[in-house]
Amino acid sequence: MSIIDQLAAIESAALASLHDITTIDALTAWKSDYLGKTGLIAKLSRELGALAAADRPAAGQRFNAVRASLDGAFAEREATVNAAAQGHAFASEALDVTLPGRPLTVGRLHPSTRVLRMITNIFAEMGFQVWESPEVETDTLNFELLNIPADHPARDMWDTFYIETPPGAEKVLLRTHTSPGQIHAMRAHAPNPVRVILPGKCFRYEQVSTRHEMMFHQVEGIAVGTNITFSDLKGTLIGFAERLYGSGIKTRFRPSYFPFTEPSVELDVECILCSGTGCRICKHSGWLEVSGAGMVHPDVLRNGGYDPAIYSGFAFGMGPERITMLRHGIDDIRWFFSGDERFLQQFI
Ligand code: FA5
Repeated sequence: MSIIDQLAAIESAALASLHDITTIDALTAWKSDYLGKTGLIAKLSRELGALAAADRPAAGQRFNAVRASLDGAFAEREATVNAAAQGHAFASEALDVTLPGRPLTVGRLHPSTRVLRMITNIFAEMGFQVWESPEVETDTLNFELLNIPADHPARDMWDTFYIETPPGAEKVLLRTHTSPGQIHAMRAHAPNPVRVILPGKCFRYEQVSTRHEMMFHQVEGIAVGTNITFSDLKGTLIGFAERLYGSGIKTRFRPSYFPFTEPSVELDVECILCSGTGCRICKHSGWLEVSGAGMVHPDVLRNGGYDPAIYSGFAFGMGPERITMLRHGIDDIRWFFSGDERFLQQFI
């Protein structure tokens, strides 16, 4: 078969197969088979040199014409296939703008934040200012100035996270309670009267359990002035309990021990879940523990800058997570900071 005849055969085969092509991949393969560097047209063109000189011009022209015809047909088919692919994409990705939207998850306040705000509001109504004090403290502020020297057995009540410091430097720690705030507040006010609450995070190197977390909140309160008595402490905490749990709630003060208050007490309220008859939440005692408290120890008053012969004061410290657990019958404190939305969504 002459080269011209072979060219004609290739052209008609190429045009016929191009006609059936519907995908980009098949188009690419077709182009490489016929028009590529190693395609049929290029292969045949290498035989041009073997032709007699007189036949070459006509054959060359024919080559050019076939290549141009295939290029043109390819471009046309490519446009058709691309348009079809685009139409298909448009159809499959079409948006139904009449469908209802997906509801957004709305953020909400953490239950600890809610109770902290509730407690803060109650004390603000009673004339207490809200103060902040550092979460990282020195051993001196967290313990020593609160009447808890290094060898004091009461240190066992507060298992501590110490922060690494250079040898000989003062010991630094994550505060185990908000009580060092008492010293900060007194030193900022002395010898004027002070009446503040100090809400914030505390950290203890605790065995985590249903009632103990390593990180939790406390609300500290302190009032110092002249003629402040234990009756003021009682009146303040009973007033607080009535605002939090409703007027008429029964309260009681139990003797207790804290190195920085003397005398020291615990405030209990009647169990709100069983009305004092005894249940699982109050461990069948009928009472719920709400706050540690007491009259500020004379040494601590002195460390705060007040002369205990003239001034007196009371202090208290409570745990908002425990209060929230009791309010909502939550049986495990670990829910609070687990980040589980199923828990958090229950507090609107
Ligand atoms: C204190 O920390 C004292 N500083 C409180 C105080 C202040 C007494 C001022 C007198 C005057 P206590 O260790 O009992 O006391 O803690 C107080 C409250 O913090 C507890 O009643 C409890 O509600 C909460 N709490 C203590 N440890 C944890 C813990 N690991 N996880 C959750 N809450 C805790």
